[in-house]
Amino acid sequence: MKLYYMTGAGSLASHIALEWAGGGYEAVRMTRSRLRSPEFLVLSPMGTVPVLLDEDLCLTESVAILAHIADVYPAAGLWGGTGASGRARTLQWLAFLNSEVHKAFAPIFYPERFRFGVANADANVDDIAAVARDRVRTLLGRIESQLAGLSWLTGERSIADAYLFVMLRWALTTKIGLAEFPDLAAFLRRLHEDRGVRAALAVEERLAGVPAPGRPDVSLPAPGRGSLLAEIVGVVEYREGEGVPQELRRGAVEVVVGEADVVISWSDEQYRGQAAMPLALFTRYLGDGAIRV
Ligand SMILES: N[C@@H](CCC(=O)N[C@@H](CS)C(=O)NCC(=O)O)C(=O)O
Repeated sequence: MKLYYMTGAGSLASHIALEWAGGGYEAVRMTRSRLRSPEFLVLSPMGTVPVLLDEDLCLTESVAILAHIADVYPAAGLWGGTGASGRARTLQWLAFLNSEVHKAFAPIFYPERFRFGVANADANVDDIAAVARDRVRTLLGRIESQLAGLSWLTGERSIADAYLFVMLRWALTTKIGLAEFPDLAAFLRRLHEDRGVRAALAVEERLAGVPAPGRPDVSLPAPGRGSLLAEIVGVVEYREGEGVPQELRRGAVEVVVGEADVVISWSDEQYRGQAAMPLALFTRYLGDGAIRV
């Protein structure tokens, strides 16, 4: 199988499912500009990822791709339990994640696309994104109650969990945060320890070259002297003003060192996030291995 993906996009769910399936595959990195190339539009007329090629089958749409992976590799048990009821429950959550949660992020990633119609033409992009954040929180609340007492969305690991992982990662990416959803936060942290999740993320975030932990002695650039690449590998929290501590999404980030603070930047999908933290706190995270440089 051949998967076309974009770093950190919804295609990460299919990437994780392919890892869980264990059958071997090829992953093709796409950039936003390559999505519009004539060759790619033949495969994906809407110019979106994921796309999965499996011999003469060419599939778009995450739900179809995830279902195909689960069907082709039954031994991996990716339908979340045996029989029609396990499959139906998994499909129910896949549909919820795809048609409700995934879509609810769109005005945060692409607020300008939602400035249509006379009434909305002057809408402020920040207001559009704020409404969307509230909607995502409502939807996450529904999943939080489902997850109570469960390790997996339907009780057993399924393709829906790969999708949920990506949606929760986006919640951190876009600063919605998971502080009010302890079960979702625990799920996300647990999946970050999963071998398949780590393998897919390592490819997407080009983390293969990141050094092993235990280099807290690394010399940081002098204040105002350039940036460095780092990887968030553990629980790293920052604060927006007087707000509650928020967790940074794990993965590749860029760090700019100032006199007393560092500024950490990341991008996923169309979103560019930035957070500041005291230099002393950053150094502590380096020391305990939660951040690698
Ligand atoms: N309904 C599709 C949505 C695919 C989609 O919107 N993919 C995004 C990445 S998450 C994309 O490729 N966006 C590129 C763009 O819209 O320019 C699915 O579920 O797979």
